Amino acid sequence: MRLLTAVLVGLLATQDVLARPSPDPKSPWVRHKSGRGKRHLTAALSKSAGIQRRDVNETASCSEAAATTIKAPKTNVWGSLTNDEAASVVAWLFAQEDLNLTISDDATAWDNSVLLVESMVPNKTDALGYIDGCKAPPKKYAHVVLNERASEFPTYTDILVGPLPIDNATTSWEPLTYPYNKENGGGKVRNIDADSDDTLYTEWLYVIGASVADITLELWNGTATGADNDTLDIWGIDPLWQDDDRIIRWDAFWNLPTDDFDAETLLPLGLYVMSDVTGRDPSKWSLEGWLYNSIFYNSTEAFREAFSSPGYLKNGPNVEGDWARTDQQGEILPKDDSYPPTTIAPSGSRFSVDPDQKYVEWMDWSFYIAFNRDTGMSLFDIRYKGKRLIYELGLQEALAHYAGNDPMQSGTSYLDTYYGFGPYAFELVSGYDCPAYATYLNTSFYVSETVHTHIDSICLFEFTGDYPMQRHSTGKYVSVTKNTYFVVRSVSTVGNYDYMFSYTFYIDGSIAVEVRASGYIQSTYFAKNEDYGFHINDFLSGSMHDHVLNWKVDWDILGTNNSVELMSLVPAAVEYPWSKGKKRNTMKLERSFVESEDESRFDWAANGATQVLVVNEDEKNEFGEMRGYRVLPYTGTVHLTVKNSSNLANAANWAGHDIQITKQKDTEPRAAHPYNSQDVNDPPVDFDKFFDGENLRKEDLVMWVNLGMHHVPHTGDLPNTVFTTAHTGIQFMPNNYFSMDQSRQTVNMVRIDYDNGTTSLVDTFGQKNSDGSCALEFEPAEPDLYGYTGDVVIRKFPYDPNNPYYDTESIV
Ligand SMILES: [Cu+2]
Repeated sequence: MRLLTAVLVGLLATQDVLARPSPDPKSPWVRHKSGRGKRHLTAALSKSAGIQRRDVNETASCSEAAATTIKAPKTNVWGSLTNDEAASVVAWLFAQEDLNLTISDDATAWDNSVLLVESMVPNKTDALGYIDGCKAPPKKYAHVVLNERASEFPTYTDILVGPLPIDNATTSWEPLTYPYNKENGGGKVRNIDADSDDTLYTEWLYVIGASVADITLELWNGTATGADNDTLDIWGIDPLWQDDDRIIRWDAFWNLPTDDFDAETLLPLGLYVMSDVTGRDPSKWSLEGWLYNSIFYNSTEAFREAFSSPGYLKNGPNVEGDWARTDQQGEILPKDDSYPPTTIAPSGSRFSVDPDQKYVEWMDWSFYIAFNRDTGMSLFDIRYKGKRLIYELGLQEALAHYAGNDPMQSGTSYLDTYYGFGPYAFELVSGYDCPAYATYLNTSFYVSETVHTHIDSICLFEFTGDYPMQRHSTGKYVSVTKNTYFVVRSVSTVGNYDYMFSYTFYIDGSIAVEVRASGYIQSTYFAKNEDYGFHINDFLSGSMHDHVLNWKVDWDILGTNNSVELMSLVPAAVEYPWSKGKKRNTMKLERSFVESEDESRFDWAANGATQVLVVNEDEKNEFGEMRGYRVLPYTGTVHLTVKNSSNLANAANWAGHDIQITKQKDTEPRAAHPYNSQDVNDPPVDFDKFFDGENLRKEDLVMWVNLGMHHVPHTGDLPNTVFTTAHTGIQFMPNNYFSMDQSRQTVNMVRIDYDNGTTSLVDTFGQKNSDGSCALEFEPAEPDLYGYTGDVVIRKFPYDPNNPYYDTESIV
């Protein structure tokens, strides 16, 4: 153990910009020499974490009007550790001799190091007394993950350190076990990647690459040997195969891009090698075989012999070209070099933020933002008109399950929280990722005894949709309401893929959760993959895969005693007192409750026939209906196609259904664990174990919903998948929760009365009366509403073209 407290604290303060999260990103860019992808976090990082680049409440230009600063009503108990807290925890950890820790920069594959220090999310039962009552905030603890590699049997180890602030008399550590359900796990899960940083490459994969250099030179004029002039790369499946107590890898050969574009996942070469890498001694690892053109060879010698035989089929390489580059190409579109329409916030921002507590208020909405390494941004205590609807709303895990004729694609089922959404929630691009007038928040994550800050990585903004919230016309008047909504957004680029997460709040009381995906697909070699994808480039197949992303929605509808009602539209043949003895073929409603966890895992019904309603049975509205919220698929909700995945075993049992409901338990805070991939048969969190028959009527309920996409990449995914259609979402809407639509409260509506070609009234209900709009020329952005006339009629018989008149006829 090397104990250097002062150095640690210093590292935390200076924020080493070259340190990187661990585990490594799945995209291999980190390993390559150019430094490309090692995001140069700029000198801005040397400022203290949490600094606001755009000070809230500054006197801003119209395009940069930040939110009003407010003070949150309560401390954000889900918030991050302060820099001082994190530093004190790290220093304390290094003082615990029993942990035998080595500073990350000095740690070898046979040392113990600290992977993560972040705040422990408090138990809901502890937090409610504070946020809803007058109890003190729950005691603060740090969640620490140790990478314990000083052993033949390395583990990732979750521990709890606290209470904070650190006090040598009272602070202690203990294994973190209660949120996990692995039998006798003790907070530990084996680490089957312990040697993947160095040994795997220097003593195994590059040695294998060198052993077939003659073949790779002949096929692709390149080598993968670890040399600086390599033009090939080797990497493979995730998770590793874990059957029969063996750890098996399949690795594929890839061409490297020839420039800075991150195109490597588009450059597979169709050669695969299988290894048994059980244990930590590379001398005991074994090469199990090769696959080329769907022919398996059980040794390098057998492969070389076949390769050297006359007439052996040798396919061509995938090589980077403009098809894999994202810069503008092709003829410029008509008038595309002039300005497209843009949006502005002429009165500045109309919302308020406590940037320290990450607390937000907009219109009748309020919530707190939390951020962690595994899942990035999540929202807590979401209230509408002062009443909490949702205690916690956040991503749990994202799965990308591939399939293919080859073992690389067949063996790939990324569980992305292993890499983490937090460390890759990069700075957003103003005017592109979010409107130019958005307000930004920073996020921080721990890595190698430092805290890194992604500047401007969460954006908050209002936007007025291109369709109104409401409208109605008659021949006498028209009424229309603007659809101005509020968005919280972050983007995480986990390796090759970019996930854009948007939470949208509307003035009718509804919420949308959306994910869009872009970035580079992981593709595969085209040979014999017809049943698994389209042939999309020279030797390229767009490898089919399912994206399934799980969200936790911890409902609190007018308290914590909630139920889920299912209301189905069913065809019916009904004889009525008035139907003269005949049955009428019609439809009706059937209602039932989800009674227990024995019946609480299901999919969206065909034809959208079943409404899923979260209700409070004891809180009825004035008409006797249960007040509640409806959960409805917005676009593209899916679950995993694969049944009993050979790759995943029990590691992603949350992915099999669209909707799953459990009773809220402090011992079941999250559907997954970042290291479920390390022991897929007996993972730290097996979601199936949540379902143990608990009653779900009038209980504190958690709904686990899956969003996703069945993605069969086509030529339009080159060079990058596009956000337009790689889009999935879910909505929550008030269902008998209020007596009427709440959007009537906005003044951003108009009623225009007109008759006979004359507009007699344009009522804008007092909108735009407040001061504070910045100097801006509204013409022609602001239309003249007195120009609204209704239909023009020209009499055709007798024909009278010179006397048009105004007459608008409606059904009522
Ligand atoms: Cu995809």
